[in-house]
Amino acid sequence: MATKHIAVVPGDGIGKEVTAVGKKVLEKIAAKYGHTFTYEEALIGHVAIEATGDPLPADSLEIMRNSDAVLFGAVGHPKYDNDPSAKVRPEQGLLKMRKELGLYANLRPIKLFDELLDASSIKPEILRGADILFFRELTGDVYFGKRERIEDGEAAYDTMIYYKYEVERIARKAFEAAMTRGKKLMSVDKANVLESSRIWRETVLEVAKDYPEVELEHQFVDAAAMLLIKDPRRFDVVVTGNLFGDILTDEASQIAGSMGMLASASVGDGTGVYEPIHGSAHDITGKGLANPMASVLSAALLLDISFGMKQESLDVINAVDAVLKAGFRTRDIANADTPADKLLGTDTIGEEI
Ligand code: GGG
Repeated sequence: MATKHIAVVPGDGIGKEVTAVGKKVLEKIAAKYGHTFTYEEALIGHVAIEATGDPLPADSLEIMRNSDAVLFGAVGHPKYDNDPSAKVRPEQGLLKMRKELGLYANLRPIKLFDELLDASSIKPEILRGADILFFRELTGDVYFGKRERIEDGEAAYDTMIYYKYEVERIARKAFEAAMTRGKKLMSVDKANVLESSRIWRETVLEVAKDYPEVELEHQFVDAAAMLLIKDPRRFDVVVTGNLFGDILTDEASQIAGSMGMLASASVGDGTGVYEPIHGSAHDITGKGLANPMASVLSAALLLDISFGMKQESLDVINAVDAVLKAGFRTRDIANADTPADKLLGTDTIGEEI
């Protein structure tokens, strides 16, 4: 029996609805196993800007730092879509949180539940058995390089920069994971064009010397994007930079059937942050349509990685599996054959789980 303190940071849009379900699942687990989980809410993103003018207020960061783990939702707001020059943006809160907590490794498991083979637009015979673990580097790359408007606002640049130590630490995490899985690692870069990718590849090759049992493959990001759809079973553990990882994992969500199924864990030096890979989805906010499974599966990662509660984590994954096996679906993973009484909303499928 353990006592743990969890920061709950729903953020914007559907973040609030799905995180409430993730939290309920944690409460259920605590009750089942006799753990004591305490919770403290914090603001981030657009809601934080509205309340304080700051996308990541200092007291939110303090709450996260003083917690054993963070259950996070999403950030974003459509008002910024038509105001690309806005100086203060919700996403700045997300990036600052990652940097301040030293969360350099973003684990994104692409797990396909058998029951969702037909939810993807990829053919089942190509998909069956696909199981990928992405390591997206999270505190470097073009997201954190120098950026500027120049020439009287007529041009702009973003700097894609990687330091060797940044590549080394994420590569090591990916090699370690490969050792516990199929001993296969794919490193994705654009080393035929980009200097930052050449330092990436050079460093991955150096780290590889410490893991002679792992079969290392390099792919250019364009080829990797194609192979993900053509032959997803060829992938096992993948390590890549911040931008490439952001794009490739959204693409890979189609292997799992929906963005609403993909969980993530951000780990590194400080408190681990667990969040769905999806954004705030304002088009469905407040309608009770969002799929909470990515948040629930993020809670499973939290239990496993931050609390070392393997069985509790497995219970959560099995609960999601059982609900899918029973035929329950949210709109994003339903099809024409889903009976009306099995088509559930955010809270009702949460209750089933
Ligand atoms: N839960 C993920 C989320 O809020 N995504 C919105 C976003 O701005 N993502 C950019 C990123 O993950 O780097």
